[in-house]
Amino acid sequence: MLNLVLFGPPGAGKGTQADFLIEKFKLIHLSTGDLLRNEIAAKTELGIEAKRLMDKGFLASDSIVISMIKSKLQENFDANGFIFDGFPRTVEQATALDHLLEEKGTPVSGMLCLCVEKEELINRILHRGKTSGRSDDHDVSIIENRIRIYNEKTKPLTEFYAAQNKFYKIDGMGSVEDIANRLIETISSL
Ligand code: B4P
Repeated sequence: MLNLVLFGPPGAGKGTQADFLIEKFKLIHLSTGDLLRNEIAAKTELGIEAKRLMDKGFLASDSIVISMIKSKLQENFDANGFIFDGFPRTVEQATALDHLLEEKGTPVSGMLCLCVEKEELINRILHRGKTSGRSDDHDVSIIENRIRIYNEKTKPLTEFYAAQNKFYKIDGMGSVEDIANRLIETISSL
């Protein structure tokens, strides 16, 4: 099985690139951002709680996100593999993912980290905000908070995966197609 963690700051292009990779490698796409937005749209208790945090640029709670991923892994027991997009975002989530995959007898194959300059991240998210309807895509101070939280809580995961020899840095600047080709080259060598 091929289990990829697609990693990077907000707006790095994780969701954009996941669309290419699921097609190319026939993987199941698990985006915790999308799963949370589905809960928000359905106005579930979990969604209402997550919206309160996401609107300000904070992370949803580990327990909510981990239980969502757990049930998706159970639903897709016969998959070729998974792309984890936007998950894990904390050391707690990464540890939980290792345990969940251990139970399935299939580890994380690699963590692909998209590197993009801060100014470009903000421009991409503001641009998306014109059409996304996402309340966390409009305000520069909220976007900067998301980047700050990424640097504090999520970026340390690069060390977590480097310690397992699973960390791959990918240049996330340039055209969507060029970035997809860089990712495909790295994944093909795993
Ligand atoms: P996500 O949904 O994961 O959103 P993201 O980080 O903004 O997006 P991504 O990197 O996928 O960017 P995209 O491809 O869309 O998270 C949203 C929120 O949900 C988080 O802030 C958090 O609150 C919560 N959450 C999610 N997962 C969580 C977890 N595990 N734990 C706790 N909380 C969690 O690209 C952005 C834009 O750039 C798009 O408009 C795209 O078209 C454009 N773009 C992409 N590539 C480009 C390129 N090469 N050139 C120009 N533009 C490009």
